[in-house]
Amino acid sequence: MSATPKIEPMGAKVPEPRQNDPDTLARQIVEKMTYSICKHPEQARKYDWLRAVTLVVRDRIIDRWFASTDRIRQSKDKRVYYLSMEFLIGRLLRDAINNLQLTGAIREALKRYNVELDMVELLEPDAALGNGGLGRLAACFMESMASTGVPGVGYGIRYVHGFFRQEIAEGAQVELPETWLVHGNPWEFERRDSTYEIGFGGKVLTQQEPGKPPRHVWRPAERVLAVAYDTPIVGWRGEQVNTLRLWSAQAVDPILLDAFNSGDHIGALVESNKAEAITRVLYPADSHQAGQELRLRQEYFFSAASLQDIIRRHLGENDSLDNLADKVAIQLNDTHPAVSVAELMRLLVDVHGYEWGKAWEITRATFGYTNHTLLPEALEHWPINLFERLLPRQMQIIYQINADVIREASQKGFDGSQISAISLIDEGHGRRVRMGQLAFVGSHAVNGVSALHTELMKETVFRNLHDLYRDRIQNKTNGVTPRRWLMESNPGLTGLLTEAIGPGFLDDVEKLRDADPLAGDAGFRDRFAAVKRANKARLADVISDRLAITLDPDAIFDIQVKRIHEYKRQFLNIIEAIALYNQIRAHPEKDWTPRVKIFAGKAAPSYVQAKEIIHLANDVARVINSDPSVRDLLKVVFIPNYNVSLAEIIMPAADLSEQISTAGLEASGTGNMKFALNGALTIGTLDGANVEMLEHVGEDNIFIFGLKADEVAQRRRETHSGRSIIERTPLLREAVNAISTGVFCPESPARYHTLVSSLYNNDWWMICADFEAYWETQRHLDELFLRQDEWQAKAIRNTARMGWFSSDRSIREYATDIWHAGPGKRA
Ligand code: GPW
Repeated sequence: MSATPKIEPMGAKVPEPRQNDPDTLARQIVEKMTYSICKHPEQARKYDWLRAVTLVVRDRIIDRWFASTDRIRQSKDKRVYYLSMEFLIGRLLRDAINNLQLTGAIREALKRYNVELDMVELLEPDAALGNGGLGRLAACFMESMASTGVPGVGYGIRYVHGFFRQEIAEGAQVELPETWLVHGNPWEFERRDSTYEIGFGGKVLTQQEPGKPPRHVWRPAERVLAVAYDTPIVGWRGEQVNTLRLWSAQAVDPILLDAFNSGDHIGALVESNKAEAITRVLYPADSHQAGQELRLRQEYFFSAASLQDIIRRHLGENDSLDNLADKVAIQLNDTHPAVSVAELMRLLVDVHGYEWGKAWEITRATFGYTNHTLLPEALEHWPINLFERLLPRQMQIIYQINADVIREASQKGFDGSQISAISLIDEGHGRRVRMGQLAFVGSHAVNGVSALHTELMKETVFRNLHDLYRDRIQNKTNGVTPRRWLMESNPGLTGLLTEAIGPGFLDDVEKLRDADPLAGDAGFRDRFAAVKRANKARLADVISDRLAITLDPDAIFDIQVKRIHEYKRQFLNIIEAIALYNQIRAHPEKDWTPRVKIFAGKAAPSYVQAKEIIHLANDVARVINSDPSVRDLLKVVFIPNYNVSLAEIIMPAADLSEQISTAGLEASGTGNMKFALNGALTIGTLDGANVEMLEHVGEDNIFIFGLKADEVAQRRRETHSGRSIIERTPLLREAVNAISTGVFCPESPARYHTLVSSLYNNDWWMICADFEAYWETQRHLDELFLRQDEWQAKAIRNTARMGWFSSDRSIREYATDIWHAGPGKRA
């Protein structure tokens, strides 16, 4: 056999092999339509145009993808692997076109065929492989890693059904399956050559040779295949293209032919159904531990596949795993991939023959762990018997890690209660593995996602581990990508800013600061207000189309969009709407500022209270919107099926952003950043990243109210009722009474009994405690809105001062302080 000839890929060596003028693009689009889609352009339907444009853009990405991959391989730079159960990426076409700076040329090319680029972009389904903030953060981080030149790979799960589609039927949430893959997915490439076996169950054999430590071999009872699917992630200006690698589960034997041939047609497919179930659906629980076996299978499945892939790549380029931590940084996005700590230990010790202590050193130096919540109901812990049955060897390893950690703590003089807080095993609740403790001890760096959250982490969940490992916890405040959340979603504002301060902020968003003095320029304020008004009109059109509700774009657009959760307090916002409704009716003569309260968000299907809050928002909307006595002074809207694409229309259209979580409970928030970057004023508590937003925009430009985190903790210890507050606060009392007497649901007056009793009985979320401060702040904002000059000046200062909240800044901090990778950190 002759040696393999060296074949150059088509675009890899040429930095700009393709022409990007409208003529070339137009020709190539028709070429794709003809030879890849096999349609005559005259017969093309709109989805064919989407596909043709995507393929033309994709070719340009592939050139750059090859070049990036080659460059990274040759440089031998340290790679960063971001392990996340969720990547809430949304649509990719606009992102790709924007980052390759092809928007104008493609728009022009399509015009020649009478096709609108905006129409085409809207046809793309959202990749909704995530629940909310955590998944969207992972998507912003992927884009920022590519944009800042960090050689990063994202690892996750290729769910066949992403986050459910929400419909509202008679006011209540209905969940429907989401089917983003039905028309195929032109962005992904199946990689059959990156397929790994993943085991479950079975037993552990121990081999003892004289004079040597015992050797453990795991013999799983079940095996499934993990098949890789790669999606390119294009950075700003297309300079780097990184990879998002998602795993899909398949049976080792697609069909049991013996069973089939003997007539058992269903039984023949049982194995493949069971395997494929692992990556079939995204769990819709947000900030809540799912607790089922399938979830643990998902977690182990993608962790184990990713580690095998990382190790194979490393050993292809290095002689051994000795230098793994010098070449590889693995970030655990919350505890969902935390089983990776035990799995890497297993691979190092059982498979690659490392001595335990050396393996532990490598493991800890390789992992970093990001914590995203302090809520007890969200902290993952698995029953020991389930863990042991599914992952027997990993369970043994966890016991051994735990013994080491406990020995270390005892030597340092920790007492019994401190040790039980540190222990990886919770002995109190039927014996469980605590994934937070596992991730913590297995990582060299542990970070929170805002300054306040990080401090609270040190004082609460990880108090004792923080005492044991003083230097391990650090803060990395979240950020959002300004490409998607300013340039692409708000072209009007981007154009205005480019004219006013030049295009420098496109490359370095902190340059938005240059717009700060323009807050004092009346002409600029007017133009800024005009952009906002156009964005509000665009949202009003969407609402009119979907819900047949007419909105006045000159009213305050007061918006709360996020997952529905008690701690996020949509309920407080609804109660305020009811109180305002009552006041407008009681005092029609007053000069009320017209207001539209907009809500959107999904509730976990099993979260009863959250679903009641959605129902209440819809009931209240129906009554208020059909009451002629409030005229157009107050409208309430619940927009169904909140997702990334809807957020892209909503964020630029807000005057007022609601960030009103009970203080101490929202780890960071990222919607707060998107709104403020687009010139909304924030009404919020001193919680999560709101605290740092206050520092950046200044106290005159943000509206903070309510109890602080320590006051909440104090009050929770002392008070167990909202009753006295309700009784002495007429506005609150009347609003609550209206709910409990069925004003908004005459057909079923007792509907909100539980929701209302929760206020009287314990007010756990401090809705009663914070109501008055919230109401006063809202009325102050009403007045401010009438002074448009002042309002717009504050809005401009928000945009100008939010540059720090770019995910580029977050990623640079991770790269420098945790990963020791990326530009400037060449290994
Ligand atoms: F519970 N977050 C989320 F910490 O969206 F795992 N889903 C989740 O399951 C969790 C957290 C988890 C959010 C936080 O609630 C939010 O405050 C934060 O901004 C976001 O993660 C990104 O850090």
